[in-house]
Amino acid sequence: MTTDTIQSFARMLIIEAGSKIRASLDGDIWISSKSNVNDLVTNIDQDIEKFFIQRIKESYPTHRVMGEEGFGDSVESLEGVVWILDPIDGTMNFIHQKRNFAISLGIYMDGKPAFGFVFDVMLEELYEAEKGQGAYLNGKPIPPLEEAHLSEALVGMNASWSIPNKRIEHDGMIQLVRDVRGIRSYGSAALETVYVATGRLDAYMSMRLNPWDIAGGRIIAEEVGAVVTNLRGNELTMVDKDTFFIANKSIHRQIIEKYIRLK
Ligand code: 2AM
Ligand code: CA
Ligand code: CA
Ligand code: CA
Repeated sequence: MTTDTIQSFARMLIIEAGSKIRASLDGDIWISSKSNVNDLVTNIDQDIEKFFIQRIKESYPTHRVMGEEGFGDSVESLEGVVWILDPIDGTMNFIHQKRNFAISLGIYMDGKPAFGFVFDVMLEELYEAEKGQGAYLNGKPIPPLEEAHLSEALVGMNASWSIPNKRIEHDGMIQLVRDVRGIRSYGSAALETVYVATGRLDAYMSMRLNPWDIAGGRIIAEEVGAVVTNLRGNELTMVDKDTFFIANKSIHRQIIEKYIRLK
């Protein structure tokens, strides 16, 4: 079992899954809700997760899979090889827009990041990295991030965090909205994470993400010098739900210290 085989196997599965998702848009899609009426899931999310799990277990029976839709293993720590998968990140976009969603996959070996993938399914853009080997977009190297300045920064976040809410003091967020060049909300944590890797965004934050939302993208973004933590500036466990903050290295600490006050 060479790591090169795992990487090319994962890449092949993602391309195949992407074709299945695009084909599914011509058929019936069943939508239901999970924790609340806006927390949506479709039969395609579930089928794609099952597709990955079946193929991974056939080829690598000892590997474990942590997937959003719950068909994989219940993973409480990261020993061995763990595939952290979100079959569709941005399900609401998948349903409403039929674009702006991604397959998100991170492969961790004994807790350490090994491979990251984020596939923009409709644009057929595959963001990919092997830890320590640089990041690529459709096979082309993604250059290291250049210095960013807060006053010229584009920051990804949901509007709900700059109005009164139970998780973060919104006056700090209002000041951040005023001080940066612009705010963007794309509705896919995986895509927003790789947008920081390509400089399309300079930072992205969320009050509540699961490991599968960001397991792949953070490996890609860290390869080009982005800094990834939770919103308190601490390292992520990649096992538990947490806040999330990724930014260009030159503004990461500045944003946390000046604007972020979690409740
Ligand atoms: P999903 O589409 O896979 O559910 C949207 O702002 C981003 O947050 C998406 O990456 C989305 O992933 C994720 N997300 C949506 N609902 C969530 C929830 N209830 N808890 C955590 N993350 C969520
Ligand atoms: Ca979901
Ligand atoms: Ca997700
Ligand atoms: Ca999902």
